[in-house]
Amino acid sequence: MNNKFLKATLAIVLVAAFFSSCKPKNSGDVVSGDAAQKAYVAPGKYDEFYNFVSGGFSGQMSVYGLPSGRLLRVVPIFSVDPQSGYGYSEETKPMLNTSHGFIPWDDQHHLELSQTNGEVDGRWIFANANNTPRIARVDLKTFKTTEIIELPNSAGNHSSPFITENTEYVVAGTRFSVPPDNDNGDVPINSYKQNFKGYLSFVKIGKEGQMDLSFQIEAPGVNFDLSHAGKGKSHGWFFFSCYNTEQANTLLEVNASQKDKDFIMAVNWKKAEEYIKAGKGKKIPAKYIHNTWDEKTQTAKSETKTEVLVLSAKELKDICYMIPCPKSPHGCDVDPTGEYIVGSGKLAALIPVFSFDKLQNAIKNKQFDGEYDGIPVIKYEAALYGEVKKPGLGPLHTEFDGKGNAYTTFFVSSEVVKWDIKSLKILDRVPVYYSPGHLSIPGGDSKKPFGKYMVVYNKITKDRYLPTGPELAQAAQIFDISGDKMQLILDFPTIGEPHYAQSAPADVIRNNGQLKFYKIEDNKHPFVTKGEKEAKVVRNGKRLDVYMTSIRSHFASDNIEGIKLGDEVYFHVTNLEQDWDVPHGFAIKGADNAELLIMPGETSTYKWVPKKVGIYPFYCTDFCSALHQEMQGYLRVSPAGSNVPLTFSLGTNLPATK
Ligand code: CUK
Ligand code: CUA
Repeated sequence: MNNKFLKATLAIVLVAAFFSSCKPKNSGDVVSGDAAQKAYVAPGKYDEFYNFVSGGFSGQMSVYGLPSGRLLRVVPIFSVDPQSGYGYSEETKPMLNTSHGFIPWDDQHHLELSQTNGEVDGRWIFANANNTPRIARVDLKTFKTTEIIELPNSAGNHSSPFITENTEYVVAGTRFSVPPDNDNGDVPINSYKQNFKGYLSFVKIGKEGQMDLSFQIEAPGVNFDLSHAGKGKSHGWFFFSCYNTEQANTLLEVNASQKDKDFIMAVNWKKAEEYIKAGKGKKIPAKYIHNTWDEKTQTAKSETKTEVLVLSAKELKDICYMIPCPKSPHGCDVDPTGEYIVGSGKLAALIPVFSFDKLQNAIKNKQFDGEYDGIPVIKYEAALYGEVKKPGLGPLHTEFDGKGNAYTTFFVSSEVVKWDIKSLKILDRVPVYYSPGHLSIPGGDSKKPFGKYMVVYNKITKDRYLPTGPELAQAAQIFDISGDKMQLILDFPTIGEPHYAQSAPADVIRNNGQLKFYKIEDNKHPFVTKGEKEAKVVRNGKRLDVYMTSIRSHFASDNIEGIKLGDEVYFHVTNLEQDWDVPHGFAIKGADNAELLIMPGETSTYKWVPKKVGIYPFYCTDFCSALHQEMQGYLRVSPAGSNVPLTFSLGTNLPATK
């Protein structure tokens, strides 16, 4: 039997184990003694932490309280959301524009809170879109998605949106290598090695959080999987795990599992910045869309960008280095000191821990093992601090508690293993239910973790909850990690499929100037209606603009006649309330739209093209007062040639017309 066949067979067996990972022993365990007490947050009391959880294929982000596991909110980011009207209102539609047009969905894997001096600062949270490559920024004063930037030359934006310690950059590495957008992409797929490239995007973050695609690095065509920035001593560096260094383009489960080691690519982004300043970047044409939300006009706009600055990793020999890492690495995590870089090979039986100091020495002393597609390869031992031996099966992700301990999830053996970073000794292991992906400790990838809780996000729940048909929920499990042993204190199902999560102390978010309502006097929306007296309907050819207000508990106007078939009607509804937590909703019978949910002081626009003659009721969808059920109105739609005059009113009956 040849070696290649053996390897392929082994890979298949391992991969099969990966996907049929079994129930851990003692899975019947009941939580111990004081667990319930530790997760108990009394009614009316606040949680200690906000927990922001990626929604995976839901495209959204969910927000929970820790340690109660209470769901506080689902924030729409990359998928339309009928509940809030996100992606349905005229104002929010541009947020989902891309160079492929309007995209109503994405797959959201990773979240990163903004940082100052390596600590979470509560200003923004960034999110990646995996399918149609984008990065979003959610403003944590409003919990609203306020910016989305598309990434050219990329496909499968997976190693994203990891962040530098002062929020200088958010990065994105392409999972699928592809021919650059501006090249002729009409090439044979098996020309992967010649024509496919891996692009890393560096998105610069401005003072107000604005994103700007500063530059890209063109790297070899492999699959970039995950990344983390250096911090402290390693600030200025980024580390990307990559697999498929075999550069296979078919049956990757076998063909991308051939080599014993793939790589972690270390990127000196400070050096890259210098090269950009020195004019070494090449401008190449690339079309991508940048969408921004304007708080003043409460409207999003889309801007088309047409070029990007690119540095070549091949030509500039001192910005990228490959560190060999066994085997098909997934997670790539940097400890709070910035010295240790942990690679988690999905198919490896150990966890390699690399030393930043050793890496620097290796570079200085040119301890290289040749090149990979023009990139220097560091000798494995030269960068290696040590290996955690026999940790478990299928390591995926590692977080840190700030007390010298690391916690790694094992997909195949369904457990979390706690180990000592310095001694590489295993300290504790607990089963989880079942097959964990990411785990998250508040601040666990920053310089200052709050090592009290750890949440593990599981892919499979099997018999954990009441069955709900063929599809079962994913799950989060909360552990108390304040003692020597990890203690399970709570588990609960999640929204979509959770991947990575981030947490911040409640006060960091709560006291960041949370907005309670929009001041009506600051509303600069072009179709705002600042008082009921200004409510009106304006006809311009076939376009009708309805300037409408809502306040407990009526709309102005609530009767409109003179709408004709063939008209396009825009309802610009301004919520006149100036109080916390009094949104009004808006919906029309038969409209091919979602509702609007309009916050106090906000104006939102609902587009309606009536298709049949008749009377159409509209109403408020959000229970806003004892007379919410009275909050309604009627629209009269007449035939195209009708001469019913355009009239609108509130509190008086319209004059009778035929
Ligand atoms: S990935 Cu999901 S378990 Cu997309 Cu960060 Cu590892
Ligand atoms: Cu307004 Cu219900």
